[in-house]
Amino acid sequence: MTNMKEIKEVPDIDRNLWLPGNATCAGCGLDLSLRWALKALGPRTVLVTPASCLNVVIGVWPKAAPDFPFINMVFAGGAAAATGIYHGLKARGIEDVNVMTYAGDGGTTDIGIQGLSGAAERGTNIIYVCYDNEAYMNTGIQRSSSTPLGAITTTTYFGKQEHKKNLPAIMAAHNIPYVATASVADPLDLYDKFKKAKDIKGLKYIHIYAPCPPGWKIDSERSIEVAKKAITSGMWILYEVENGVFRLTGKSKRYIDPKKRKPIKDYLTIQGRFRKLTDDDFKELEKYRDSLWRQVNKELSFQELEEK
Ligand SMILES: Cc1ncc(C[n+]2csc(CCOP(=O)(O)OP(=O)(O)O)c2C)c(N)n1
Ligand code: SF4
Ligand SMILES: [Mg+2]
Repeated sequence: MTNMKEIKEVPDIDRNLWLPGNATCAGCGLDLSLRWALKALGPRTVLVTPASCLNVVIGVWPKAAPDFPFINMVFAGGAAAATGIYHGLKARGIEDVNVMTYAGDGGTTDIGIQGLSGAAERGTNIIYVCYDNEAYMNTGIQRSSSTPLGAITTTTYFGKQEHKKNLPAIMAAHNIPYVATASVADPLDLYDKFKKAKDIKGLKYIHIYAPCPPGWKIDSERSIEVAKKAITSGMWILYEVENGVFRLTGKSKRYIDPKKRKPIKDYLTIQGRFRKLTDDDFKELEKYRDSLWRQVNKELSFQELEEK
């Protein structure tokens, strides 16, 4: 597979699939990520959406936002519904359709994890995407297990006390053929990952960093700036694990060098949700960032050993 080098090389086909004028807020990371995913997947796609902002934004036929088959699903049923659709199509001899669940972090890291784990264990041939806006946004910003330490939500009024759950690592532990992280700040990397996932058999898991201006208390025009700072500070790491082989990808490659990483304060202080962070919280989040990179280094050195 050749990786896309420039945005202008990418086909514009999402315009006819995910229609303009939908109800996402300005600067919504979910909206941007889905557009880029559809550019890669094309029209032979079925979308499964558990309860979430996306579920609502999709709207009601005949004014629905997608102009391709979709189904709104119960909160816990994202992976199970995709499994059923995949097998239903297969029984009819249709195997060239991408069956994709697009779920929020609440619908994945908390409520959908059992069905997702089951589908992964069975090796079901679907793409499961978690768009991670780090809280239950559609119901008014409640904390999820993907909310980072220190973030204010309506249920963590003084800032969340626990760290974010690392779901991509949990999915990699399922030994599925493809796990990737992505971000709206690196759309070509995101596009390439969906292109790759489309051609792999089995369960593909893609976890996307997707800013939410109202939930993160940022101006809508700063959505991509925040996403870029997540990468430059090393707080969000782009990688893929393909058949057990770990690779850093896209804009994260240069931040393997700790000296190149920007201070995490650059990333955190521009978001209102982190306004109550204490000096101890900053130190704790820095330790957390460093622990993520230690894990990356461990993965890379295992691989070096295996290649010898
Ligand atoms: C079983 C159940 N509990 C609660 C809800 C209410 N609900 C609908 S969407 C939502 C938040 C979803 O959060 P997330 O999955 O992170 O997606 P986001 O809204 O952030 O896009 C909740 C709590 C529901 N629909 N079903
Ligand atoms: S609340 Fe957040 S995730 Fe939901 S549509 Fe608005 S920006 Fe997107
Ligand atoms: Mg969410």
